[in-house]
Amino acid sequence: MKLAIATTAAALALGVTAASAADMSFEDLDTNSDGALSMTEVEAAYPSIDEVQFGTFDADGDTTLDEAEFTSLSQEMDANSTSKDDT
Ligand SMILES: [Ca+2]
Ligand SMILES: [Ca+2]
Repeated sequence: MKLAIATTAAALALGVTAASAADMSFEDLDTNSDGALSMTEVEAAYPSIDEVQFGTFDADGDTTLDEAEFTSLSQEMDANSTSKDDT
């Protein structure tokens, strides 16, 4: 996982955080391919998320996260959690 670590470090050095917490993209998490992530789908990447956090990022209040909303969430979650690497 050296490349992933280096990539993350480079991203942090640039002040940019990619959606990298679980190495899962929006498309990966959208298991029913409806173009939005339910809380259940988000939990696959962020098991610790709760309804309050989810709601915070659900900007339009439709109870799902679109790609922009998920990007905001993933950036916040990555910033707040220690990096987990299963190597
Ligand atoms: Ca979905
Ligand atoms: Ca939404």
